[in-house]
Amino acid sequence: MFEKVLIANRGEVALRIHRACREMGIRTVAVHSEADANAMHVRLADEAVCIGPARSSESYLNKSAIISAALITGADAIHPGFGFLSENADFAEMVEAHGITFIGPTVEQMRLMGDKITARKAAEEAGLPITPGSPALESVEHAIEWANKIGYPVIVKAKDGGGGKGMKTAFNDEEMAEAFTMAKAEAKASFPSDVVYMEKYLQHPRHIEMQILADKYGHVVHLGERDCSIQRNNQKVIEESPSPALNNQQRQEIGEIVRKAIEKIGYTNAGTLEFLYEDGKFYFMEMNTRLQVEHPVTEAITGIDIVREQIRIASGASLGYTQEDIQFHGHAIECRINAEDPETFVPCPGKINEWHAPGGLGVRVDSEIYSGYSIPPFYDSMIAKLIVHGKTRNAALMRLRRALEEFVIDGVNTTIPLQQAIISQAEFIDGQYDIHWLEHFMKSRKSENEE
Ligand code: MV4
Repeated sequence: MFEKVLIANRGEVALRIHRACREMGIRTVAVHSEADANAMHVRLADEAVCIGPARSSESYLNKSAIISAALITGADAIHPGFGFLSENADFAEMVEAHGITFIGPTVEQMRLMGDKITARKAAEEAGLPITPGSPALESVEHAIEWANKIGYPVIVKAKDGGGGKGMKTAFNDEEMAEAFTMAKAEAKASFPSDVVYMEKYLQHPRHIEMQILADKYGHVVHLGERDCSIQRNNQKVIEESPSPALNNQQRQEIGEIVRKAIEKIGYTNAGTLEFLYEDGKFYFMEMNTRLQVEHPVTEAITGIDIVREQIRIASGASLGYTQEDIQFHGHAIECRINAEDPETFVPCPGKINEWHAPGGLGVRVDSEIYSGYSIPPFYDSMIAKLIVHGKTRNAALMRLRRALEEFVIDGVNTTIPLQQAIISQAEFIDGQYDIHWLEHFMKSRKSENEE
């Protein structure tokens, strides 16, 4: 097992990783920007290294500064968390080249899944259902030809895309010409490659993702799904497991398909397969090769510490259990609490005058915040995750309502009022929502307020 792990991240996930290491008897090294010297995980870590100025590009994205920090402190592994360098194969390659273990999959697996075209191909060959799609598109004419082969509506995506950037829908030949040109231009501006391709566009899907764990000896388990359809501008707002849309048989079926596919691909460590789900069918979208923000809902219903498992797997340990050993208990819901205006989502950094997090049975709060802490304006606005667990979805919902009410965050605006409004809606209570539901709900609320 590792003796010392460097945590190449900030915020609540840095603290989350520190906690897992601590419970395993592993010493931790925090790295931080000049703006984060007072962060909780920096205080708690055994050692801390300042790696640069506030701007992420000069600190948390500074590969050589992070690797130097690991070499100087003698860390034998690096956990990248999520965001920042967590899915950067070049970084993982550099880390390994210095004799340090990257806690994640292999460089090759990261490259395979980082490219949407090769990921789709690998997924299809491994038996996963995918949306009908095209190869890389060469020209407008080529795009129109493929759109007619697939049938409208279609969606053009960048092969290196992410966060919804470089995605354009088209419902006919005329729109296709513009979608191709715009998607390509956006990809060129935002990603290493401007290569785009297309898929059949699903108009009312849910976003359902499957969590897997795989060790280096071919053992693979799935930990069920998470429904992440409650989102806005590609930012998830509420996640839950199990999905209200699936029954046990559907979960077992897709779980077994996913497990076999991961075995076939030979993927290792923790990963998430994102699917669109519409009319009872799953369509693979992409695979995330990192720990995810919403991993605690899966931890709540399975009792498995996913970060601990990531570290064990990376160190060469065997999973030590099989699919039959995994049991699902109850229902968990997570709210991502952001320091933002709840209507406009404009970030609201500033000083936290008073902080009181809810507690009690079935309540977990992952956060780095403490009373008197100042949220720096340079980074993501997520300041806490509230995760509740109950025997049934209704019990979890009642508990969530209670916990949101208990939360005291004085000094900045947060998304809590929006989340309170969402969970009191009949459609949410009935589990009747798709990926567009939140945007529609917010629009209708806004026009009501204007009347
Ligand atoms: C789609 C889709 C419909 N059909 N692909 C958005 C983020 C990116 N990872 C993929 N996305 C989508 N791909 C096909 N073939 C709809 C979306 C989409 C979406 C997906 C998941 C969660 C929220 C979303 C919001 C808008 C669009």
